[in-house]
Amino acid sequence: MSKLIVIGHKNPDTDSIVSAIVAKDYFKSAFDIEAEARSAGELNNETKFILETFEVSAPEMAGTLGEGDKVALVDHNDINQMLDGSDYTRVDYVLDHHKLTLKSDAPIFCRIEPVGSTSTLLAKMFAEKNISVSETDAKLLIAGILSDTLNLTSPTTTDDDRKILEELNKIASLDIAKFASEMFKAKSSLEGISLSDIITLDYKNFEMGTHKVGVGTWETTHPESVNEKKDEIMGALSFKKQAEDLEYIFFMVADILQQNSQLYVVGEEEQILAEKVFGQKAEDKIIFLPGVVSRKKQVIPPLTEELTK
Ligand SMILES: [Mn+2]
Repeated sequence: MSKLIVIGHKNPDTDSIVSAIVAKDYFKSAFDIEAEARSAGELNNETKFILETFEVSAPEMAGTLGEGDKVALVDHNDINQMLDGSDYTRVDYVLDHHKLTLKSDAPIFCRIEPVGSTSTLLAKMFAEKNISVSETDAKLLIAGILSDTLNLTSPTTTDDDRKILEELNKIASLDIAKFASEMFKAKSSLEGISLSDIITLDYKNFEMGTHKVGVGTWETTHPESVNEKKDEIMGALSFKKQAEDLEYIFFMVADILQQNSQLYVVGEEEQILAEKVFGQKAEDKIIFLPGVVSRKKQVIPPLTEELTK
């Protein structure tokens, strides 16, 4: 029997994992569709912490899809972020909060809203169908919202996120401040994290006009622990830039407590571009970006604007 495989993006973050798990329950209750959550890569330390805390097992790794398997994409719709080897021909559903880049040959069920997380969108979908959310799913969705919006502080945060978080916590009864800080502590942990993990765990390639640009992010409460490895990280970035034939590669270390970022500029091209776009001078190959924590809202749009001029 073919199944509906619910899957988030490569280099999965918390939102993409928890929304796959919860969407599977949504498909069952709303449409009586048997679905299975899968993961498109290794889980990060934050997601591991969350699943352990709520005693939820991690989705199986995606592997290869079966002959007739259909796919529901959560938390992405860009082919660059899809599981390697998959394409749009199998996609029947998209639930997302990123800009639309999807192309489909046939009509599909597609819902994209400018909210802070896919978890927020899913909670809205349960509410619209008057389906109650289980306590475990409520906890998972809360984790997805807190992770993507950095506990409602990121500029990507919307009123829907605030409202939905409050509604979900009537079911989950979590101490939100305490839980968020535990999550962020787990996220900042470099335990078991290799150098290549640091640059690839939250990394995406973007097409900006005719330019191919890679941007990695590391969200942390302790930027110093990452900066200590700056030289090695720069080396690994240069290597990745060549290996993936990128024109530019950037890496941002986002301090989620102080709400700022350090943007690593590997080469001269990156430095010239970033100094122009962000209006700040690089010092020792790092550009300090006060108030910047969101790649999606504060880094990608100005870079894209400049590169598509
Ligand atoms: Mn997300």
